[in-house]
Amino acid sequence: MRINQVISLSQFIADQQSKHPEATGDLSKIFRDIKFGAKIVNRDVRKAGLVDILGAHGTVNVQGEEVKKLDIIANEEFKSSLTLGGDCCAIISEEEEDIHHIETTLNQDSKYIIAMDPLDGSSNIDVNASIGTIFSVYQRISPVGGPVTMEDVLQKGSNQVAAGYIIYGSSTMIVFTTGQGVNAFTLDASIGDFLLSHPDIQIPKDGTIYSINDGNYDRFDQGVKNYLDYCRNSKIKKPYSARYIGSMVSDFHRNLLKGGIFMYPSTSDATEGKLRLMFESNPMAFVTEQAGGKATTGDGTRILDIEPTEIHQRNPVFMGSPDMVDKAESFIKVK
Ligand code: P6P
Repeated sequence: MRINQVISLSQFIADQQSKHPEATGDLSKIFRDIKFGAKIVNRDVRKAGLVDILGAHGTVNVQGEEVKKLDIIANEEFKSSLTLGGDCCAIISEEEEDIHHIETTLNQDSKYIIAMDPLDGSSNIDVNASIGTIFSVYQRISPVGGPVTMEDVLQKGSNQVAAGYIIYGSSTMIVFTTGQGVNAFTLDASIGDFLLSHPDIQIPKDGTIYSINDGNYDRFDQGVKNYLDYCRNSKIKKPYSARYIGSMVSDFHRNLLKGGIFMYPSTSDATEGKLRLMFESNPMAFVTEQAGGKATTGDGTRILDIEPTEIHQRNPVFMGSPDMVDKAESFIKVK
């Protein structure tokens, strides 16, 4: 009988590492650094309404989107934590155009690369709606110690060593996978640590929640419109509910726990969709599949199989309960 039934994130990672005798402990240290960055950003998010870090920073990011100050702070905090931790050799970020090489002495023999969206859903920051951080962990392909190459950072999602997200909502949680299922840890601010709150998450096989920006309806392909018309039909056996916060981490997390489908299809004016493969689609697809769900581009293409060609490339997204993704695809494939 454990004296303390509660398992901290650090203990969980240590337990996972002990199951792999070949493990060097470097990935555990990456999680240490992500956890630290999450606590710092959580502090800043929680006080954002009180300190002048809200509002547009006045610049636009590589996506051409107005950048809120908290985006920049979060990007810098995670970069700092991963650099000081000494186990990350490069970072690609939604907030940076190119590879951020980490060439300090401490990091030069590191083998891990991080892809991150440091603060996703930033349009929700100044209206106090929940937002999140999304991250992926890859092992470099080129020799350790040498310069990190584009081939190192542009890897298929199926190469991810770990992936997950932090949701800054009514509570702050880290949800992640290392390929051994999905577990969620909730921050207990009174002790300053993340505690296992949702072990071995499995997404319901089917569901009645659909998440999409309905304002794009007229710009969707006919197959997507036909699926949405089906979802809106209150006469079907189990009527659906539309739920959309406009923050992927929040919409995704709700559907992961309750069942549902999250969609960001291509439109007539955004033929690749909006969401970024490296920073949003791949990490969330890894979590989805590890929780028993499905993540495709709507035409049967598995997101984790997409061969990246650009750091900021986008792709259509349909992910969530497998029966709902199949249903959506059945409408999309019938033109
Ligand atoms: P729209 C936030 O900007 C984001 O990248 C995701 O978090 C979110 O799901 C999506 O864009 C919302 O986009 O076009 O519906 O506002």
